[in-house]
Amino acid sequence: MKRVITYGTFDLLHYGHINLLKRAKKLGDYLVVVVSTDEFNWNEKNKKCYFTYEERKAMVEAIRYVDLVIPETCWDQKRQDVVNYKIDTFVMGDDWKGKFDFLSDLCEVVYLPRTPEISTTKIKADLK
Ligand code: C2G
Repeated sequence: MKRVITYGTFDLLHYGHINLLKRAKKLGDYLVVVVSTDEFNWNEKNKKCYFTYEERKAMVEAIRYVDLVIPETCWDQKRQDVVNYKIDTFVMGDDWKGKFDFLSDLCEVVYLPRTPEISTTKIKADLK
């Protein structure tokens, strides 16, 4: 049973997120998705989410590729998460390329190409 983990905000969920989760799941059998809480987003990422953590969690849980959703409350919980959830593969979009290589003593670290033409920022701008 290969266990995969990935992190994100997943606000205004779109097909770029789904593409990432689909490819992440293909790397194993069980996918843990760590969704940033509202406090973490506001304090650490300066992101004001449109949907609350509970709403974003429910939407991510509804995705067929996702097996478990847990909260992301701080930047440095990743090592503990990898250990606690017995993770084999850590996956992020390549906008994060290199940022999590420090985990490679614990698990495989994989950066997948982002879906280029879509982003929450673009959605908000287009809707304006
Ligand atoms: N993503 C993608 N293609 C897009 C947009 C996003 O592949 N067009 C990927 C990102 O690379 C990331 C995941 O989808 O791997 C979630 O994206 P965000 O919700 O923007 O997550 P982010 O704010 O980068 O938070 O500790 C890590 C952070 O929680 C990551």
